[in-house]
Amino acid sequence: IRFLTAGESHGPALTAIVDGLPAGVPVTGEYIDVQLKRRQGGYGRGGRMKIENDRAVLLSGVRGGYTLGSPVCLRIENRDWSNWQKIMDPGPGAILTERVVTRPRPGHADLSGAIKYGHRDMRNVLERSSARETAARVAAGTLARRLLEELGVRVVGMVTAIGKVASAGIEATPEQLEERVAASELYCPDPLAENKMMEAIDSARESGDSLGGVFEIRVFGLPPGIGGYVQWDQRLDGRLAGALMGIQAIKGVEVGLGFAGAAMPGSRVHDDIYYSPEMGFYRESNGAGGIEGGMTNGGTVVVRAAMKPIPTLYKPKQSVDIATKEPFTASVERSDICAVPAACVVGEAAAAWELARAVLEKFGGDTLEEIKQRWSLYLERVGRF
Ligand code: EPS
Repeated sequence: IRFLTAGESHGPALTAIVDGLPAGVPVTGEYIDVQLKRRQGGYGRGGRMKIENDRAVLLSGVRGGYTLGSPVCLRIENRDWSNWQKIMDPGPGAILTERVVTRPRPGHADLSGAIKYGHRDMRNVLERSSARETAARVAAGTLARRLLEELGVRVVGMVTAIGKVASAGIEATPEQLEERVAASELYCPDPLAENKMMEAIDSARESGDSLGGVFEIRVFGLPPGIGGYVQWDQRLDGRLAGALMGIQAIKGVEVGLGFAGAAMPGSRVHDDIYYSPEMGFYRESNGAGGIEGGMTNGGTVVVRAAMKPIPTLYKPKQSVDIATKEPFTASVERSDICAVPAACVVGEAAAAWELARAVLEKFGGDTLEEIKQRWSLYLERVGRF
């Protein structure tokens, strides 16, 4: 499966084409909209999300609520387009002399993107580099999530740190986690930490600053053997890391114990193997984050991603005007104070996408029914091992 997205942040719409989904996957626009709404939410979001009301309009590849096997095309309208129509007009009548951006924001794509494409107006860069694009990515990833759900695989994301405030480690079933995340404005299942995180966001807002953080994705219900150890590009940990690093503002990814494991002796890092006739092979710890040798090991897959603070600051950093080469403070664009909860929803979609890709490589077929048959045959074989 593959997908591409298109669309400028203040253009008419975002679109995605998702190709290679099997036939027979139950899908509705409403199902996708639930995730789009979650992506728009989270404490710390800015003014743009008050304008938008993201909805996925399915244009192809789905009929009567089921995928057909043909490419799925979907569109998410930008409501803000009505305020930008003259400036962002694709036609020759566009006003190119207003809202020109010449003072690059440190940490954003502005300067390198302008140099790369030869743009003197960095609006031509920021319109596409903006994390607005992730709405289309969430829509595409949600199709993959729907497919995984049919196989009993659940993807749950949660915010585990905002700035210096970190949540306590949480052991819970997927249902409990989903419930606690849904009840939190920050998608953080630890209410004590959540309060402190909100305070941190409030004080960043007051001082014209922004905050990053960490989110964690847990994937339940994968059998051992998804991904592979035979070639580097089959390794699931590498693929998940790539998918998560591909999200705007993500600067680091870890699997299981991750960086903490590097400071611990092997005797404390690796998960002892046990066997019982009822449970088959099992572990009592999960330092590996559910991945050994680039493959799932049957445990919960646990990956975390670190998001840098948003580079658009209301108290802007030092920059240089690319027209005059004079020192100036960077442009101030409307922005979020903290978008880690939104990034967490994008992370769920990105992880779901990469996992569905790996699952289809192993069990792939043209119909969901075929895939389910292969999946259950394999589960039987795993059970007998
Ligand atoms: C975003 C929409 C954008 C930003 C944000 C993400 O809208 P606007 O630029 O019109 O305010 O709010 O993007 C950034 C913070 C960024 O640095 O690119 C969205 O839909 O998530």
